[in-house]
Amino acid sequence: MTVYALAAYLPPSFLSFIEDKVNTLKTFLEENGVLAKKDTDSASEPKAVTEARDRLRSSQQTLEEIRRTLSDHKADLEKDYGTASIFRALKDVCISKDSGEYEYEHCFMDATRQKPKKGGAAVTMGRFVRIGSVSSDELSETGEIVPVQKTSLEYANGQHCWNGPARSTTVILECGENNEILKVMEEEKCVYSMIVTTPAVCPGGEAEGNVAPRQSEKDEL
Ligand code: MAN
Repeated sequence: MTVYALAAYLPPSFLSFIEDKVNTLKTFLEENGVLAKKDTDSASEPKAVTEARDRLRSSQQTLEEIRRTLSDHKADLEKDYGTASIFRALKDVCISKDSGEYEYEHCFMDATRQKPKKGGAAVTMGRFVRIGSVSSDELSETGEIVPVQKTSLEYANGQHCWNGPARSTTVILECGENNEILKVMEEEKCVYSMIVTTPAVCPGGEAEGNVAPRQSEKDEL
């Protein structure tokens, strides 16, 4: 039996007493954001609901940012920075050199690029793939030709060469006081090599605090 059917049997004074109580309760619930106000704009919703939705949205954004940071850190941990992570300090360090028509750039553990000096878009000459090694013949102090093993940084899958392969670069590292590009060569079309000096490969390496400060840190000195 519904309340309305029951109402027919109740005295009017009792009915208006109940109606009063119901209205008071409704107003209380509306003011506290539990019930939506029917008499105002139908598109509006209780303030508490709007605020809760805003809080949810902002928490979801924060969660997304944290997830992104976490995945960046995971990728960074999986990256090969060499034995004892000697190249970690060189991450984000970029060096460049003017050579012929181009300015060449090497961003350690990231990419190599070729920027036309006359203007125009930079060409990616490879993205970091691995740490490797190359052997080259050098003249020893006693005048003998001896093979010398050098650490290299391999960059591949750069911008495609017209009628040729995707550009790639082998960066050959040599011990030096500064991070510097000494020479850039293009032995075959779109296959480049760079000779780069860095304290990171000097005897003792970075483990002995041998890495040159980054440019920005240098400027602050
Ligand atoms: C550009 C440069 C050169 C390369 C040619 C190939 O001019 O990237 O280094 O040899 O393209 O077409």
